[in-house]
Amino acid sequence: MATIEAGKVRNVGIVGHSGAGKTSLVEQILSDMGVTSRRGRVEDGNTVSDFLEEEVQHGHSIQLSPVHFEYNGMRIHLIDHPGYADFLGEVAASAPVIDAMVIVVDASTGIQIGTDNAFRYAEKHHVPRVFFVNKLEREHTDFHDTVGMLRATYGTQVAPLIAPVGQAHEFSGVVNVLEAASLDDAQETMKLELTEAVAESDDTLIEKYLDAGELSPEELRQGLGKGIADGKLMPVVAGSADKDLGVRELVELIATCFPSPLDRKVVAIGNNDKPVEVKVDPSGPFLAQVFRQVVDPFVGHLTMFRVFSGTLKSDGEFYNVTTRSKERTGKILLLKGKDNVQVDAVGPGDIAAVTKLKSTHFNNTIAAPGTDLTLPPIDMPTPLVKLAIKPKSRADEDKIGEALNRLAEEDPTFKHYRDQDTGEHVVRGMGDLQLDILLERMRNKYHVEAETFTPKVAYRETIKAKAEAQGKHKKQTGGHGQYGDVHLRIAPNDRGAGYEFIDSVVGGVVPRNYIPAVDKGCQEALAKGVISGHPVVDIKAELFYGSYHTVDSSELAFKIAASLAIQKAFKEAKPCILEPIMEIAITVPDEFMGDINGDLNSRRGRILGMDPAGPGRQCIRATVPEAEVLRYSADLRSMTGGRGTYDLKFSHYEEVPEHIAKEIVAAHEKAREEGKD
Ligand SMILES: Nc1nc2c(ncn2[C@@H]2O[C@H](COP(=O)(O)OP(=O)(O)O)[C@@H](O)[C@H]2O)c(=O)[nH]1
Ligand SMILES: [Mg+2]
Repeated sequence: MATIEAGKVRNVGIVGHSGAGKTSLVEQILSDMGVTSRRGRVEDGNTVSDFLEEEVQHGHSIQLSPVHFEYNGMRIHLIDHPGYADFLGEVAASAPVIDAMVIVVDASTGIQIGTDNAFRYAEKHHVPRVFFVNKLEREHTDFHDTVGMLRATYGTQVAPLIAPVGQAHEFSGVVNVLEAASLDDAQETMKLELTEAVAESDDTLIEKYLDAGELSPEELRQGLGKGIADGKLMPVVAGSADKDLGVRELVELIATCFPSPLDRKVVAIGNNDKPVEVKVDPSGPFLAQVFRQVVDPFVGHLTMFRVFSGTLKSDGEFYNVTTRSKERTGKILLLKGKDNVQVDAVGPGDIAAVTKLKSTHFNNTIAAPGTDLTLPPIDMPTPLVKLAIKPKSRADEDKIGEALNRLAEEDPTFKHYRDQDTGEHVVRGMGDLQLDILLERMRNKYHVEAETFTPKVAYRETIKAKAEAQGKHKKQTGGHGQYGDVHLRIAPNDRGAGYEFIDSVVGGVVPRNYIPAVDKGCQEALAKGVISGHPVVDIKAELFYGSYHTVDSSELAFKIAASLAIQKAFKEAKPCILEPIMEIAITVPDEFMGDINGDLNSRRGRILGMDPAGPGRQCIRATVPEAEVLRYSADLRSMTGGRGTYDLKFSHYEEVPEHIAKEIVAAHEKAREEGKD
């Protein structure tokens, strides 16, 4: 297959709430276009874009999935996306590399959180968009109502273009309100709404429209394409993926009115972070961005990218600008679920994959050798939900690190690491559903099983007063005895200053060569914690007196003496427990403000402020102990029906209230008695 003229390439993201019918729509398009001989069904687990084992099992998409087809001499790439908020990272990863979005709306439910999320990503990346109102053959659906809702929420730039003929079970066809010869009253109203929206999207058109009271068919047609490309017009298509209605019209709209890769302004980052506008040209230097890596047990690594300029040929090599290394281009594939198609070359606008790359990863810029431009990095949401994870068996233990690395390569919103403070292996993601499915994938794909737990909080111990104590280690056992004797003074250190050791011994009462052992003995005791099993921080320890024995003293004896002294002093110095305090920013629709504030109070939160966050939404900023928000993702979802989002970052450590400190100490003592600690 030869490359295609850049002006004839389209690439379009299919987005929207889970269950709206995105995967079914893609399936119907592929069937209408003759790509598949039989239309698959989500229920039967045989669609082109939901081909992963877990997608088939769960009956919904979990990964972005590009497919392509030819239409009237054009090449159209579609990227199907999951709709659940847990998989929003998939939309984040592809939004910067697609040229337009089709937001699928379920006519029987109207606007949902997934609709809003998709819309926000489109806006953030200035991606032109149209709406596809799906399931219009269902009872109690009404295209006019759904469009009204969309216009009320997203503005009058939203206007109906493809209108239904008949409603609900009588829905039998569609008409293009700009092109149909005769329209009924409802369709005439839609045509008027659309004409006004087209006029308003362009200064010259609005003047003409105000003067003449109408626009010519030619002006409308051109204005439509320009309005969509500028993001100032969002036409609505009525349809049903099940009944194959509005589907061909959508494809025709994509082909004739959606922007081509040549319309895209590509700005890369040059030397000294200077923005450089890149000319989109198939014969210019190759420039592309990696937005996904798939590790396939059979095919190996599959690296997906979007070409912004130039052409990549399969028999050459390319330069990875991000890692500054050259790689050989393996096979180039155009994607289509399980059935990818090998090609010799790809050009601007193409979404494609290369196989068997070793050192090219998500977010790398790949380019012609000699290029010194990088594409702006894809900004991913921060994974806020964390779980502690433990391999089930010895065999699992050996393989888990590698398996988790592979999963993280594929999904940039998934992280895993060993927590320095708690010693636990922690996984992080966007939500419980995503983490559950990733662990399921780990089991299916890498045969590694693991259990998960609520992660421990990284408490710390410190003191609030000064104290001093003696520690003496003396043993007389036959031949050589052991003797060490130290006197320590301890005092609180500044928050964050850590541990400090002061040697103020005079007259050699503790010989020089034993002093490092005293320091070490203190540090080891503090690292284990004195009252609750959590490490001690922000403390000064001063060695000011002691005694020794010429024969029996040793480094070990002084280490033990120091450990005894510091633990004794610690208990006298008003010990307390510190906990991590997080800064949280919660964005919710206005009506949830009261509930969220009240809930934060019950979690020992402290409100810092509230700011408007777009129409009808507020952002609440607060500090809250980490221990109180370990399950916040799920809690916020149930409080707001999925309409809230939040951001969380570590702020500082603070003293735990006494009653909670007591619980922590008691739990530690119980664990110690049971031999678990
Ligand atoms: N009645 C009806 N059901 C549909 C239509 N399109 C999709 N569905 C069903 O809606 C459910 C979700 O569809 P799916 O394509 O997985 O939605 P996605 O999550 O947006 O990809 C499935 O049961 C589909 O069969 C439609 O046009 N009409
Ligand atoms: Mg789907």
